[in-house]
Amino acid sequence: MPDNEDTGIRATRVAAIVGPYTSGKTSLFESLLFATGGITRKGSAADRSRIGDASPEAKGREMSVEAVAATTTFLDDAWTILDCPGSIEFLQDTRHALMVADIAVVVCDPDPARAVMVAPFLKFLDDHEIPHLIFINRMEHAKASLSDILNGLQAVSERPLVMRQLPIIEGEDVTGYVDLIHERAYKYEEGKPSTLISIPAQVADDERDARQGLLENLADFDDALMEELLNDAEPAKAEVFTSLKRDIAGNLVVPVLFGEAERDHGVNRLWKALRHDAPPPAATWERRKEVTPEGIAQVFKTQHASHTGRLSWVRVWQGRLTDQTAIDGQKIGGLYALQGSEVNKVAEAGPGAIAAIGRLEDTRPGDVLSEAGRTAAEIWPGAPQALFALKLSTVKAGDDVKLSTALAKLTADDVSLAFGHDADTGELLLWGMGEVHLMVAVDRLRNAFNVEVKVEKPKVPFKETIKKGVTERGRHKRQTGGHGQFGDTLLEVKPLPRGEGFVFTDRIVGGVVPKNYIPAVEAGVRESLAKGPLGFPVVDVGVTLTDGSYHTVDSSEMAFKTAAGIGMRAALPKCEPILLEPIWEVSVAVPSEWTSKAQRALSQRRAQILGYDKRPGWKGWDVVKAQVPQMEVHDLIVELRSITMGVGTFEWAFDHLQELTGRVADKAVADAREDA
Ligand SMILES: Nc1nc2c(ncn2[C@@H]2O[C@H](COP(=O)(O)OP(=O)(O)OP(=O)(O)O)[C@@H](O)[C@H]2O)c(=O)[nH]1
Ligand SMILES: [Mg+2]
Repeated sequence: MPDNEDTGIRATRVAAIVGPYTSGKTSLFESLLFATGGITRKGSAADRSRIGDASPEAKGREMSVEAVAATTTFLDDAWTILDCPGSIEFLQDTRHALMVADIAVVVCDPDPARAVMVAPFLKFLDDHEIPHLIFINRMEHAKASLSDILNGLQAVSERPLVMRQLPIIEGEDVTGYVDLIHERAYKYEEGKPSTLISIPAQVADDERDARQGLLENLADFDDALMEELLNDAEPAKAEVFTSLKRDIAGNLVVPVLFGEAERDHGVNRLWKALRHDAPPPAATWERRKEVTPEGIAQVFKTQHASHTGRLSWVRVWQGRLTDQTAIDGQKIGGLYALQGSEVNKVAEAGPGAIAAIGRLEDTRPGDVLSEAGRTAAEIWPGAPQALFALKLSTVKAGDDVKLSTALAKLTADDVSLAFGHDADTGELLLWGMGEVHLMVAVDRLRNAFNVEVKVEKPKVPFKETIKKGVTERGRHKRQTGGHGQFGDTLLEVKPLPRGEGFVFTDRIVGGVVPKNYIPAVEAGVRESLAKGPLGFPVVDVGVTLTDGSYHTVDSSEMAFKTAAGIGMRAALPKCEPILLEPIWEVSVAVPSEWTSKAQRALSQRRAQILGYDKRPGWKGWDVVKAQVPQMEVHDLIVELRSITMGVGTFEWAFDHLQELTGRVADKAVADAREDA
């Protein structure tokens, strides 16, 4: 991709703002746009006027629920900034936005105790080798020193963090900063750019130490710089900048800046860091080349907007898109620039640009578009396992088809959402990453698709089985005048080991039940097992047809089916029926400081803890393995997140069915009766 350094064509640069929820990303987004005149007035979270969280779903919750893009110009570069949601529940959009960004700005709080919240973001950036820097927001409210904050963050970062600035603190307030490469001090000014001041005496020593630390970190990856440091030579500024830039591009170091988005402190410094240190789009394209075949643009988000229809958000990797471009032989249905919630028609989108293409059906995040067609990218982050489900039903009769059409569109736009009918309970379930995630989806069904739905807790797919066997006769006889009905079966019903399901055996000798009626007997038995005496499907039962009799005229398949059903309905209540509940094997991942809390939470959910271990690839995290009743997993994620500042998570798989007695079982049976 051409960029300003080699061809004079300026490629649009892209930065994604990510980080934990409420760390101030949208505030920083507004502040960055405001600083460059990209917006003329900063909205505030309080009056809900921000371009960042303009959708009705975001406004109502005062949180970001999807990625938002806006373009501005800083000096001679066009920049698109992607403001990403921080909540772990909306991470899918964030992940996809990061895949097309030249650099990520990780916004976090100045609190070492909250550093752990940054871990999932840094891990993703490190795993995908995405260059990034950290912006510590709300610096004025820091309760800890910058070095303590940095140590906290370093504990959750694989890459070395390098301090880029030092705060100047007067009384309780941070009044400015010292730039550790330029060795210049600046004083923050309200509503104006910071002014240059001389380095205050009280920070001079710290400044020298911090600068030395920065240089040593860079020298670890730069032999020439190391040589100079060993010889006590003062490295040239240009050399330090080159070294830093190269290390950021290679994702070898992570520079740390700070400020306060609310008062625009540190925002110009951040702009300069982006301008000088962020890799050019051509480097991003190089980095992504091994995973993206030749193509013009790559899709990273799809969206349904009521006035434009389906939009595919893309980054143009090479060449340019025009509204006349054909993809896969089809002329595209309009090209748009994105500015917050505004979608504006444009004639073309040049190299590096983020744009939205109208009416391309079936695009998926990661798809690389070319005139010849589209290809899926291999390493694109796929859908995570859903962790929370709700039952959906329509409020208005006759809305069912509308609902499934809307759900199909919604789940195509957000791959971390899924829907389908539960195989056991038949309920329509919506699956996602958490309660807020699903409630936002429900809001979208109403706002964008005009379907009103009701949500409920899903039913647990209980089953039942029997504890002992019995032999029962099932006889059906109706022989009053005309053609009668006659079937007679002797059924031996017995429990089978767990997991065996249902086995039917025919042990008829001498044709006392004619061969052609035997399948009907089996069908009658099966039908009776669909709902046992407790109200649930009966499993792990063996039924043997041992004897019976027939009538040459009155017997029929129907009569034998009915007879077997009568026999089974009489037999099952005598077999000590018992409830079975599904047990899932769950692997809970949490930072190790909360491992014992997580274990306690699991125990309170009737879990059997199998043990715990280090979480592979995650410094300072554990995985607790446990077998947990499915019923107790329903809102497990809600509790885990509340214990772990939002970062705890789990994986699950159905494991087995287990007998359930006592109060919980009695309630399940009573509930089933009520529903029947
Ligand atoms: N005092 C102070 N408050 C801030 C600062 N930055 C953001 N806030 C406030 O913190 C709250 C959350 O800010 P947002 O910018 O919405 O946070 P966010 O990171 O975008 O949150 P999500 O997108 O929901 O993850 C808002 O009420 C902001 O006004 C800051 O620098 N100082
Ligand atoms: Mg936000």
